[in-house]
Amino acid sequence: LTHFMTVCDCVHDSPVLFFCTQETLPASPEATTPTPVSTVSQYACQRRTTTQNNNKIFTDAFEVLAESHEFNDMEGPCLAFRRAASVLKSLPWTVQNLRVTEDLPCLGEHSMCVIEEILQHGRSFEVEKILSDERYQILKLFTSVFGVGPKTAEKWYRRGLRSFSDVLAEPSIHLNRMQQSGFLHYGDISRAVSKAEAQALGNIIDEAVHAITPDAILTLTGGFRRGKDFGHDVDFIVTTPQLGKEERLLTSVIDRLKHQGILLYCEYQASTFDESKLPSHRFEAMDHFAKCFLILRLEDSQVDGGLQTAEEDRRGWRAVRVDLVSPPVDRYAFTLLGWSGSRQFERDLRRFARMERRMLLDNHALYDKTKKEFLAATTEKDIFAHLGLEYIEPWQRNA
Ligand code: DCT
Ligand code: MG
Repeated sequence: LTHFMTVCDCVHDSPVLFFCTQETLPASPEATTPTPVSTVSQYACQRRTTTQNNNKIFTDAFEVLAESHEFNDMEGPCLAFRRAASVLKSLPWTVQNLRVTEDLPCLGEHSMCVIEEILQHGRSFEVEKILSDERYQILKLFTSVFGVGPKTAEKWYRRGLRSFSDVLAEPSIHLNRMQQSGFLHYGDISRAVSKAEAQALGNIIDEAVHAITPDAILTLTGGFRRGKDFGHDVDFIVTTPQLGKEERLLTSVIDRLKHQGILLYCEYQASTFDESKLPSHRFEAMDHFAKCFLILRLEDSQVDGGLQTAEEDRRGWRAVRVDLVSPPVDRYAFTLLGWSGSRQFERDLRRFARMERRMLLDNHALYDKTKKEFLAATTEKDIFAHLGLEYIEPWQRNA
């Protein structure tokens, strides 16, 4: 997990037609109009989005636009571009003319212009302008450091700092522990984590968790659960069948990793979970379960096929970001659904619950405002069923 964004939801579109194309690409633009078969929902939780993105050229552009608006503290347009990107990611075909996008939800005038530009010129001049903008480049650089969010990056930029060495040489800047580790391990943790590396970390955590509590439950979540080949970190849920023992398990795991000499950084957050304070009306707030943000040392010998390091890197190990969250077992399904992501999928699950079902969903619980009662769940399928949604597999949640 990195920075958390609060989100305002104002866009309200109606469902539109869903299309499919022929097997082979037709020669004339005329023939590229897909045949309508069903509708594309405005909600990511009603779409199936695999890791295969057929519209990367457009979604990459939207991501730059979203980020640039985020840096300018413009949440509305930022979210609008993220929604537009998410809709295009779900399409089983590539957008080849503007007409086919007219019936898609979440594509505003601005998004349409960007698509048109890319269709005509193969690139967006607006996006290129942003990419060559100094402020954007520096904020992007600063926020790539673990522990540095847009606010801090902006503060450093306004003080005239333009590089890491500027920041590190500035005596009045006091880096917190997280940021210090972020700079210390920058090379390693800014490099993507592979599936094999995630698997190796899974083995390490699995050994630790089960040495402490033989019947503990450990689940890989986040992007790797969605079938991604690479991630910026590895996310796990750990819990115990005995209610109330889970927090102790997490601190014991941390102690064990420390004793093994592989704990390079640890920020532990004790649980602030209080059942009596549910349901939470704060939309997309971070959950209250015990958790820790770690940097672990992963040895080359632990990874199937070895670490993917540069030729000149002969250390034989790398640093990796790992997050562990430890909910009480009766909250497991909600936590699993919440931490599996993607972020856009989560946002839309909550928005769908609120707008379409008068229900409040977060990582702790599902509350029905009409019936004034909590809806219990032991599996993700239970939650989808309560929401009246078709079940979407984790690998279809890459919205
Ligand atoms: N999450 C969320 N809202 C956020 C941040 C995170 O709902 N603002 C959820 C969704 C994913 C999960 O937590 C883990 O977060 P990340 O590790 O940041 O995301 P990821 O999908 O695992 O991406 P990556 O592969 O880059 O780690
Ligand atoms: Mg992750």
